[in-house]
Amino acid sequence: MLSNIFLIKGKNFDDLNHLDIYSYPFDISGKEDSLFIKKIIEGHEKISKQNIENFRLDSIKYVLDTPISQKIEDQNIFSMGIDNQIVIGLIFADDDNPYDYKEIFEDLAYEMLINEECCFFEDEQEIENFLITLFIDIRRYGEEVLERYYEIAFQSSDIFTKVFLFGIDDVGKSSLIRRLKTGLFSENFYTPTKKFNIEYLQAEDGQLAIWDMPGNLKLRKNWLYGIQDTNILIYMIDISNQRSFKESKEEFWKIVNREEAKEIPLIIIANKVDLLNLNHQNQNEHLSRTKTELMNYFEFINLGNRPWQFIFSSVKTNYNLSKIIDSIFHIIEAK
Ligand SMILES: Nc1nc2c(ncn2[C@@H]2O[C@H](COP(=O)(O)OP(=O)(O)OP(=O)(O)O)[C@@H](O)[C@H]2O)c(=O)[nH]1
Ligand SMILES: [Mg+2]
Repeated sequence: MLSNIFLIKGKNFDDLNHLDIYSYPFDISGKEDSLFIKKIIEGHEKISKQNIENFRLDSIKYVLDTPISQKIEDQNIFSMGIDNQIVIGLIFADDDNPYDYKEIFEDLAYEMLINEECCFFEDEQEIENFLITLFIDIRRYGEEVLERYYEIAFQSSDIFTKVFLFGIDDVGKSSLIRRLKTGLFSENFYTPTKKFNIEYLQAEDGQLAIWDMPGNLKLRKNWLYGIQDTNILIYMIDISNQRSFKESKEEFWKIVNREEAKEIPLIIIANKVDLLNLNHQNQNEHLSRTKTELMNYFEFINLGNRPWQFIFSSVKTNYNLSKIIDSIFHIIEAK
């Protein structure tokens, strides 16, 4: 578990006496052994060894180095340089793997540095707020995602069915889960998923652990962290957004063709059917035509022997949502 966060700031990292050191929740600057700080800095080859006067305070385009991992005095340190003039670091408990935190550390730091209330690292209060916020978010990620992940990964799958819900951004994955859990839906509820959400759902036929993946292009690599030991894959498409089909098709096959996903049952959900403006009279005809078009375009025919099913849905109007839940259990049972 993350135990501490620190920030070292200076214009010349060779001169330890002139470094500003902040940390939370406990103080590391009071360490008698300045070697500790020195070693952290030495790990960052690029950190400025000379006096640089023009720290880019007016710029919001910070350059963040890739975090490096070091073991110093029995402490597990993971630190990252910013603009050659700042080092932010995390201190972990012994049994943590800092690389589990690499993405969240980079993403959150980056996010906090480019948003409008970006930290300029001038004011002590501002730096402390920055550190506390980062600490709380990273620690929460450790507790809620990583620890639950390990917990879940090692539990027997008899207890619940693990559902891997994926699809490109904006198709309605998180809205589906929210609808199933709370009954709520809102057009304005658009909060792109950042890491992944794990939601538990008690259905009539059993308990589901649904792993809701982020669709954001940059975060799709996280899908590979969520796919292990999945009982069923659910792929979601936004049928109202044809321009995204090419991208969606590529992402679909990238995952479905992976060794981890081999033979795992699959449900394909074509969501946002409400936006098709179906005319009551020829609704079925229209849907069956759309289905054939999607089958051809996505080449679902190549899915081979794995059990799979195609379902139209609308999270907005509740169309076919209970069918999705029933199908999850049926398709797994039938396997
Ligand atoms: N009309 C309509 N809009 C929907 C439907 N389902 C979701 N939406 C809207 O689509 C938008 C995106 O929904 P999200 O659930 O956040 O999408 P997501 O797939 O989780 O997106 P990422 O987390 O970025 O991958 C929201 O504005 C939803 O209100 C639907 O069935 N019909
Ligand atoms: Mg989402």
